[in-house]
Amino acid sequence: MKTLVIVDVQNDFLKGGSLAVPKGEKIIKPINKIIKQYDLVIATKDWHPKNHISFASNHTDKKIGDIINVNGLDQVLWPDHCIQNSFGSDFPEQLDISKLAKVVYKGSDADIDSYSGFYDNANFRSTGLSDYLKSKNINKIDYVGLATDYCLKYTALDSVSEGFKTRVLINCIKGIDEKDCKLALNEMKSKGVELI
Ligand code: VGL
Ligand code: ZN
Repeated sequence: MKTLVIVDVQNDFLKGGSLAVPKGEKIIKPINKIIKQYDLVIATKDWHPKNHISFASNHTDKKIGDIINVNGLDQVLWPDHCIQNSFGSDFPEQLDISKLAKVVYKGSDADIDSYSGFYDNANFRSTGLSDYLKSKNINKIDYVGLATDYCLKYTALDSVSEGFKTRVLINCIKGIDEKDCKLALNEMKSKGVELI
């Protein structure tokens, strides 16, 4: 079954959103176009409670972009984004969601961030995505979405670790920082992700 996972294509990561990825909106049309080639389409949603640890607003004397240490892990502080059941966490109106079989929610625990669609950043709590795919005997997955240097990267790397043949469609991804995106693409490639 030809399977596509769309990572975090949500209003807050698009133009006008609180954590807009530069040119993020440019991937919507190409994604809508390729969706038709897939038998199974899944989307992840960044899905934070208001008191989420990754929001700079929840820390005194900290600002957006600062890095704090949470239980030994570096945590970048972000603007408030993708708050559960808010417009910012919705899919953009232009995205074709008619074929979505499942939405996977991540980042819903207040005290830990989750860049990957498979596991939280401590690799502790699973989202259920891996079991879901394995229960359908899927072994090969394509990925598109946002952001190349964060959630898309960590999702693709976990996909490889979970044993899936993993491809990223590079004309359907955008990232936050140009240099970090280059590093992310190199890291994905070196760890077994096929970039097409
Ligand atoms: C993301 C930063 C914070 C992403 C999510 O989807 O790449 N980035 N939360
Ligand atoms: Zn987030």
